[in-house]
Amino acid sequence: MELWYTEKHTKDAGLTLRVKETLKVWVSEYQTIEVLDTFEYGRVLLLDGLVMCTERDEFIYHELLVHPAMFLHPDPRNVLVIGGGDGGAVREVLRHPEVRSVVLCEIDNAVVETAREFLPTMSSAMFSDPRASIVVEDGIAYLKRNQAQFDVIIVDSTDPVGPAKGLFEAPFYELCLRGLRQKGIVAAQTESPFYHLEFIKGVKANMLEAGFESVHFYFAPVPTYPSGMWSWVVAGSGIEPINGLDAEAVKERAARMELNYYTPKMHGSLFALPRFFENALNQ
Ligand code: AG3
Repeated sequence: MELWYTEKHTKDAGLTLRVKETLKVWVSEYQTIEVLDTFEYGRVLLLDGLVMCTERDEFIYHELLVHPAMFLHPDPRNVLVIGGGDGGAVREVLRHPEVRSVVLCEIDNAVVETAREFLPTMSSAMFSDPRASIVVEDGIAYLKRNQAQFDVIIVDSTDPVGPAKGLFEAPFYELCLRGLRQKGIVAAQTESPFYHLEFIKGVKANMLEAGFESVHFYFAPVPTYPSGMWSWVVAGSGIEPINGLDAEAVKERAARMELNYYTPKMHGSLFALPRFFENALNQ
């Protein structure tokens, strides 16, 4: 008998994966956490039935969530990751030798524990590197207490439903802005440009309303996410993601890291958007 898992992305389309085995089901205080082993994508982490990451394609998502912001900052020492309990984003942050500390602020410790047991390729760095620490708390509450501390804040959230909804709204972005030091940069995942353009326009408006001067979206393929086309944003003051980059410095920094997707050469082209996406943002 064949076992298949399907996530519906719209009423009429979705992703379907043949499952080897269900490794874990955990109903936590916040959500249902599942880990499936699949034939094509390896282990898959689901939160409330939505694919958060798969062993096979998570490198694309996590590298692109983290590195554009990290390289746009000349000297990122203190970093905060909100959400991201699987540890993939923290692992990417820790590749940067400039980093002195990275705090993972995750609301659900059950995600962290599940990742510790079942997703070591993502989580092991956050448990073994002394620069990393884990705070189990709501990101909004944490930022209210921690101001002007971070060079980079990375928002690794789930879809904008339930507790994650607030992480896409202006009051949260205001807290991010206050959490940053001079020249600080926020990076966040912003859903599919193919399915969620109106939502992405709302994110832009909310970031500008919160006081960010520069808000730049970029995109790449993530095969297991809705539509296979995903987007992220970097926001700060006076950041020029294409022309403002010290290309030589980035090349040197990146050469020392083991990356599998991001290259300094692609940095500028990430921000060159397809017409439908660019038009929507400029409306
Ligand atoms: N965060 C973005 C996942 C969104 C995917 N949405 C979906 N499958 N409907 C992933 C967190 C990984 N650290």
